[in-house]
Amino acid sequence: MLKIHGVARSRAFRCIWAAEEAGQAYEVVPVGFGPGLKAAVAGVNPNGKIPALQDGALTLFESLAINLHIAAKAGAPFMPAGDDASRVMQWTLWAATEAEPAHQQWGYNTYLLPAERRDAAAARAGAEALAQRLAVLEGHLAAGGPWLLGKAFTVADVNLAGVLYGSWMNGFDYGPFPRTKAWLDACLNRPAALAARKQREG
Ligand SMILES: N[C@@H](CCC(=O)N[C@@H](CS)C(=O)NCC(=O)O)C(=O)O
Repeated sequence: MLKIHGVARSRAFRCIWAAEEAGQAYEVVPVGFGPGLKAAVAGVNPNGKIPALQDGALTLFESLAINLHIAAKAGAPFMPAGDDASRVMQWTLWAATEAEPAHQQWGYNTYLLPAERRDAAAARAGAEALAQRLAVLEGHLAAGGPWLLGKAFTVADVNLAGVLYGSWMNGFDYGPFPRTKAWLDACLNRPAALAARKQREG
């Protein structure tokens, strides 16, 4: 049984979604935000953050790495082999290093921070940076699809859509990116995503 430490209202959402897609039994060990978070995860994540995963003797941190592990247990098509495995890594690293920093800059300054701590200029810069990345994604989806790797839905879709979920939920302007919007709609309305969203959105 996978043990996912965290709460659905954190990046643990992505891991819950991946476990649902993979059909892997899991339990959520509830660790919420607040002053006790670091102490509560001290044994499973030296970064003092959520999520963390325990799978037997294996302990992992980093939400997208956790998802790659969950997908590897399920095998193809969720975690394909060969060149497609490399494409999964490409989109996963792109999600973490290109999409997420821009997404977070926009998100913190539009809906995550208390209103008095939001910086409108930082929000605009984050939105511009995110739009640059989404233009790349839009071009990729125009050339193929319906999923990131083509015909098969893979963990790459969960990892990138999981990163973009907050902007999709919180009013980012996807108007200039209709293919990306359609792809996000399809990802986030899959039965496994809905099961995870139910835990998060209640
Ligand atoms: N890159 C990490 C980021 C983990 C992270 O920042 N988690 C947040 C919750 S979504 C957290 O634990 N924040 C509490 C803190 O930083 O004290 C991952 O993807 O797992």
